[in-house]
Amino acid sequence: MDDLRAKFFTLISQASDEQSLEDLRVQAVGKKGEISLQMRELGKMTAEERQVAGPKLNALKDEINAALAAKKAALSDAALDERLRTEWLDVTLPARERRQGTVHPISQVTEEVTAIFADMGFAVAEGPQIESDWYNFDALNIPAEHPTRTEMDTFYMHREAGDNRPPHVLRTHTSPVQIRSMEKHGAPIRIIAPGRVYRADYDQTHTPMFHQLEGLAIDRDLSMANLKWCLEEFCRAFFEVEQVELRFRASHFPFTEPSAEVDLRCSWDGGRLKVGEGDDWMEILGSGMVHPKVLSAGGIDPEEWQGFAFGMGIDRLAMLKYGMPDLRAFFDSDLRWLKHYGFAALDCRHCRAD
Ligand code: 2U9
Repeated sequence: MDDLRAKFFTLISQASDEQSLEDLRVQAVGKKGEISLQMRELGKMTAEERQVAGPKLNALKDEINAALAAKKAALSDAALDERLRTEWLDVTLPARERRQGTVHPISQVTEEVTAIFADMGFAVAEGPQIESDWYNFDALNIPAEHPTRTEMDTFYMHREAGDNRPPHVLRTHTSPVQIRSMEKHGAPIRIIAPGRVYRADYDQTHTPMFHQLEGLAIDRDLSMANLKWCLEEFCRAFFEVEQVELRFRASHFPFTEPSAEVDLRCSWDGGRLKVGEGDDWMEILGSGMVHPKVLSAGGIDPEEWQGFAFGMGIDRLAMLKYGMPDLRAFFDSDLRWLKHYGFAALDCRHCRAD
């Protein structure tokens, strides 16, 4: 028994992992282990011999089990120490620098404006950027001789010589999206259409591609009063001020009647825009009641339904809100500009799921 004890104590002390320890357990105290074999020998002994050998064998079995348990605990402590040594984290390290990519101000402002109108129950509608002249002009009551139809203002797609069908255009506004939505869903309807539009114009305040957001609400009894509330609510939320004051100036658009350009009370003290106070007025959007002919073009009966529409330039809104002086920088892809004016992902201040 002393030999057995010495043998297993040596083997246990030499075990280097849990598996070899388990093998040793089976070899020593398992059903067919060496101690169990010795136990079986007890039957062949005399009663006196058994009285001496039995308790000794049981004590040896206990000793070996205790040694196995102690070694197992030691091995698991050593494994934990090893993990703690290798899997460490220096919490005093400075935060990782912001990654290079940022959200472009136009994407940011589109998200902000969309979230504000979504809160008022407007759904987002989208449509093609290459449009037929019917959707882009005729359906919107823009007459054949209207100046915006000239090649000075509109990009026309190519037609093969001899093909006399009217050429498609790069949409000059997002309004065709609303015509398509009216056709598809009918009235009542409440949608906004954000997206890229194209006009042949390039100077400090115009780029040949820019971004618009238009809105359309049609119901049985909507009026200019509903339009005014919506736009005030939008300005309050977008410019993040308690109070705003809007001024409606009579204007003319072919697709609305009456039409109004909308100015926002503001001040430019020290070159910084302050909304809701001061003696200046800043034009921010156009609007009006949808022209009956436009309702008819969208398949909606103007005797039964009426509605309001509005349109704004997203790029201009972005410049105003975030103080970016030059529109052309929006499209230069200058990484320094994008780093400076870009937004962190998920920084959506008007989103409920911010
Ligand atoms: C439908 C009916 C009516 C959209 C409107 C304006 C007035 C407007 C300009 C603002 C600055 C264009 O981005 S901008 O250059 N837009 O003044 N837009 S009402 O009216 C619609 C649209 C669709 C079916």
